[in-house]
Amino acid sequence: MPRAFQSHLSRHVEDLAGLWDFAFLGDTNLDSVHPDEIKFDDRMAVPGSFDATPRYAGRRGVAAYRRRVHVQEFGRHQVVIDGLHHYGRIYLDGGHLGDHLGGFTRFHLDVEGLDAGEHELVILADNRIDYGRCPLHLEYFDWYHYGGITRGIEWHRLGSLWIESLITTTVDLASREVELLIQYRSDVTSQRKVPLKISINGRTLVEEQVTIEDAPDTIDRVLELKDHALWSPDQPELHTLRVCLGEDDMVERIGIRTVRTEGRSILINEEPVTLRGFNRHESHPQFGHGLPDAVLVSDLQQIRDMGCNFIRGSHYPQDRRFLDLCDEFGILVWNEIIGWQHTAEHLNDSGFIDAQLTQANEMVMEAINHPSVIMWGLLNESDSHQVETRLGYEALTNHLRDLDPSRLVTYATNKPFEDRHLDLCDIVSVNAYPGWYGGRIEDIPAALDKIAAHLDDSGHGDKPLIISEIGGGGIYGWRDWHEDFWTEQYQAKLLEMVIRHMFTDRDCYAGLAIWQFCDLRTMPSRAMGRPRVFNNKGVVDEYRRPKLAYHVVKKGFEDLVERG
Ligand code: ADA
Repeated sequence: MPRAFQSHLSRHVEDLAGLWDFAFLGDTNLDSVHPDEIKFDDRMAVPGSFDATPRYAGRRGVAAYRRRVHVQEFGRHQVVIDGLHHYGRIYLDGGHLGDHLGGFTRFHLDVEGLDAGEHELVILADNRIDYGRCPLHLEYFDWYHYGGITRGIEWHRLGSLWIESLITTTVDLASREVELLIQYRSDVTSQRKVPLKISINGRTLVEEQVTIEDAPDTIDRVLELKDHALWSPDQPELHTLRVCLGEDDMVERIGIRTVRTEGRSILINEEPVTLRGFNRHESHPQFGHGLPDAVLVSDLQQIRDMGCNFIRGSHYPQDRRFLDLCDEFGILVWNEIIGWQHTAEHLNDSGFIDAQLTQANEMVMEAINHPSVIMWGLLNESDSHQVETRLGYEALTNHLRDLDPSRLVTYATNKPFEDRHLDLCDIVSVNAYPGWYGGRIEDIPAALDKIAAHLDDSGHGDKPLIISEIGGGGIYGWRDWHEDFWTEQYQAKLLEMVIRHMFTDRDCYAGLAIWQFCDLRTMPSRAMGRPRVFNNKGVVDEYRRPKLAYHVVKKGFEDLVERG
């Protein structure tokens, strides 16, 4: 059973999830680790986060995972890892296959000419913070960086010709035309003809012989799906695409939809949509970043129950399984490269930019066929008010547009009055915390109106404006007659004011992402501003138990939907 929808029917794929041999090697030099000398004295769940388990809670260092894989026939194979946190080193039979920088994204490593028989896979997951080696996960970020093989891992057997990826783009709504790019690779250099078959929902659309020559290469087809339903938040119709090329195949689920902006509106299939939802971290005290399917299901049940149609995946690329569920339930998604309050120093460091560009490649390639994803984000609350960061912002926003011209690009600014790079965005997204970081609840309307007025006056009034973060803390279970900061009552009243003002008093906003869906552990260095060393601004706590604010948001979004 594939872990997420993208899958294969004829390619041999083995899911390597389960209990692996485990050893925690501590604060050791990664280069001094020899896989065949590791004494594996424990067991660990994959996927999962080793440092979310009691024995390794809070530990930072090198974690070693081991399991055996059975190879049935000689040939090329791939180990495909959906998330390795957050600096990974992979060995096969003691030989170094490769390293990977950063968690939250899928990557694969090739193994050429592997003999049939038993082989040993050893994976080192290093959760230490080290800017020089991995500038993507930094200690000052406001969330706990868990470590481990967090999202799952597969073993693929390939032939001499294989499909690397399928990229689909809706090019015309009326004719339901979808462009399909089939990126393939081959071990064979001689030119030859192989069968190509493309089907949608089991019905064959294309069946032909194609000439394969010097790979890697791309086959480009335009599919006319005129009698196929569109994907939209209200009617999230999905279609199963299967491509067979030679002896290989790949299955993707796709949605026929377009997204663009027109003035202040965001248009899905040419219909304006108002985004209403949350920022959501992929975190849980018992599972770290390695959320089991059950938590994903529970999260989406609650997100839908509150009447949301939007999730900002804060602040890193989202799990394919979560995107599958958002595709099915019509939840629109902002998917972003990892980032948090970066400075000009980071943005002028080629190592930082390279790591960001690589993660952008991985994020886009992994999410490109999910109709729920409508925008790419980057550099959360970074120094976009400085001239010195312009080149970095341009490099990353241009790269995202080059990778995928079909979606919108934005970044969340917390400096709306001084921001210098908003011209690079399709949507203006503002993080603001009136009533929490400054002022009281009654100050929220004026504060938001001042931001909207400034953006109008500074020439950004011709783009959709969303409030991409706003909220306040509420400690689960803390209710008090004073109803002051950190009480559930204060948090509920704050969000009630936000929703009422944004969507009743004013109509200048294209959307809202409340900060945040669930509480989550943060880094120890933030303890003084974070009771329990948790970010407590969730409308549910870290175990997804609802606070008073949950019911206020549910009522507010339901009223919004009823008003139309
Ligand atoms: C910022 C940041 C969030 C979180 C939030 C808060 O807006 O983008 O990740 O840290 O503040 O809780 O203060």
